[in-house]
Amino acid sequence: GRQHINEVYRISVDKLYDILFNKSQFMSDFMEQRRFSDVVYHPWKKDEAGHQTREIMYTISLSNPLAPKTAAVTETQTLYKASQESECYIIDAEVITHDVPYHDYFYTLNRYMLTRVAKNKCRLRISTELRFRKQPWGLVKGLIEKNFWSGLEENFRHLEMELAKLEEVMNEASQLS
Ligand code: YK8
Repeated sequence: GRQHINEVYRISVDKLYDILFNKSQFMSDFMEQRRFSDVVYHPWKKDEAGHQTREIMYTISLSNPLAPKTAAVTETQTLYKASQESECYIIDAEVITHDVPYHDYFYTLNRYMLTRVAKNKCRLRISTELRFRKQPWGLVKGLIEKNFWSGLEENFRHLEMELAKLEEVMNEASQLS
């Protein structure tokens, strides 16, 4: 995979998990800025292996000239049972972007790892794999790869910026109290 974020934040691991994976003000602001709409969260469920999974559906707006203006997305998240409160959280998110050209050829696997560094510090790592369901013709493969990585990098650059701002605001607030 390709790594987008590998950063230590002055935020506890539980708090960052909460911000990124529960319905937080931060995530709803982020989604609004990115013009995500019609967000539907399904509840977490335990699977046979003891991991937890859930589905999130939303519509994204795209500025890629080769893609339509909007696309429906299905994101299936797995919270691995190896995760431990106050220590680490490992989440895989399989993202299917319907409606984009060649959508039946590929999907996205994003891995989020949150680990405790200290009581009020954690490391966040996010990496991505581009997975193919069927082998595309060489030119098509190149086209998918190029558009895939540019779109993803844009998204995670934005997330990294917003997280840096959040860290600032949270630490200013804690110094006042
Ligand atoms: C999630 C991966 C590919 C897709 C896009 C496909 C273009 C195809 C063009 C043809 C538009 C938020 C992306 C980036 C849309 C956004 C998806 C996001 C960022 C000509 C080949 C949505 C993480 C995520 C995963 C996959 C991303 C899509 O949290 O290029």
